[in-house]
Amino acid sequence: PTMRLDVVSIFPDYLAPLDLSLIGKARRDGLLDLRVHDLRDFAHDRHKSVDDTPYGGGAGMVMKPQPWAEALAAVAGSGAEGARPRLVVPGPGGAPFTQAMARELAAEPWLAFACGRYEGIDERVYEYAAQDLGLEVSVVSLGDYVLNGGEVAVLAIVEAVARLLPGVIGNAESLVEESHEDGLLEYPVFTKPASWESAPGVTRDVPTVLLSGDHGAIARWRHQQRLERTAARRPDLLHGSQAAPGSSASGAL
Ligand code: 6GU
Repeated sequence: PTMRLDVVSIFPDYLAPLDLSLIGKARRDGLLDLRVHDLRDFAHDRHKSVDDTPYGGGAGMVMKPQPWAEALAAVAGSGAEGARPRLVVPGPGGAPFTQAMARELAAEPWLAFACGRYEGIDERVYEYAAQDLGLEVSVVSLGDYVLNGGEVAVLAIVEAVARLLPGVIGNAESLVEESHEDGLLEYPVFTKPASWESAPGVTRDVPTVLLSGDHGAIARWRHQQRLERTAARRPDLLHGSQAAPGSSASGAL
């Protein structure tokens, strides 16, 4: 089953990393059908303008509705008869993008991404996409900071989604023992050598329990590390409203 992804941007070159590594391999293997589109191809004035000044005043520029409407209509109408993509619009004003949302998006057959720049896209484009094109529109944010545009967010979202698709990651077990899959951060990991000389006369040792062969003791140590690490770095996951009911985050307390 191939997942289709369309990305519309004024900087299509920003999406070049999607040719690389696991995502590039997934595309070559036919697991992902990823198409990048240049928004300027849908701007028809002499200067191919995609932005203008905001009504009501204020800083910066706003993306014009017409190029976006044409681009989204072209993408939405390019699939099988009756098929429609789910439209994902990255922006700092969106709902938080989480591992749960990555799982939800990974279950869709077709996603389209609209990368805004400047102060954002004319609000009527969202209405048009929903009402005239029949798209489910989801505005999503990576976190509480501001990026210049949606392109880097799309790189992150596509990577988070694509790695959940069957066949993209060789070892599917590595997907279950991960941060954010059960509400706790991951335990620290170590590899050889057991004693590492990081500077002359300075050795740093792997915790002895990990060399003990006592699988029960190792599991308890790792769980304790996860709790301590989550409390130190992400206390919101332990008592925030984000913890899923019945997750081991709440169950462990
Ligand atoms: Cl998804 N887009 C933009 N432009 N800025 C962001 C973001 C997304 N998430 C956090 N900041």
